[in-house]
Amino acid sequence: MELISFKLCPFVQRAVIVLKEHQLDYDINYINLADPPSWFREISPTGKVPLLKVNHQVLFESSVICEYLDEIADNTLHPADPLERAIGRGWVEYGVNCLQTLFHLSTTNDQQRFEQAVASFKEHMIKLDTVISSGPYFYREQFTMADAAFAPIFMRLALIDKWTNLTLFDGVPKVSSWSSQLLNRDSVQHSVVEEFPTLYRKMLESKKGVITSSLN
Ligand SMILES: N[C@@H](CCC(=O)N[C@@H](CS)C(=O)NCC(=O)O)C(=O)O
Repeated sequence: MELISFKLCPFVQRAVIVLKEHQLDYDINYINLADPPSWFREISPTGKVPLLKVNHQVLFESSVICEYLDEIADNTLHPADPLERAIGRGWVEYGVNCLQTLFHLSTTNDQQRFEQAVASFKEHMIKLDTVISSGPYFYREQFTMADAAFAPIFMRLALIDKWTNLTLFDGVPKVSSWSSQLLNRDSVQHSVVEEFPTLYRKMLESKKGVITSSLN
């Protein structure tokens, strides 16, 4: 299997975490999304990463890729109970909203929109704090798809928290400890390239958004 990737993409990262959790063999091929190769445009229906090449087929959409990986693996990253599985899937979707808000917050150059995005992101975290287990993971002891979906968010959030005074973890103790647990996990630590923090910071600086001026 070959995962077509971009070094800063949280959706790619989620698929990498699932590959690593399942100890599946794969190659990873990083492309430059600002100037994608022509073969990528030919095989990617949406022009987005990740893609997973399996034999001569191409899978797209990270959620589909993650589900496929879970189905071919020996065990599953879903809870056994169908109701818990469904609840988890809902929160994975919620994670996509959190990522969109985080991206907006990280890139907008409009002060009012920035403040709205910060407030909205904090609300997302407060909501999460009320639904997650008391740890270590979303569903107590079991690392599940919901954990794989939120780890990329927390990796970015932890860096923003270190570089700014936005205090995005304030008032959400369960989320904060969930984040630490995830960021300590092997599959998560090895889900990005070593230079990820530098690349992420460069991306934040290059957008020249409101956040850029508050980076320390
Ligand atoms: N819904 C997609 C989102 C993937 C996505 O947005 N990928 C971004 C990089 S993080 C991308 O490829 N953007 C290129 C573009 O939109 O042209 C998924 O879950 O796979």
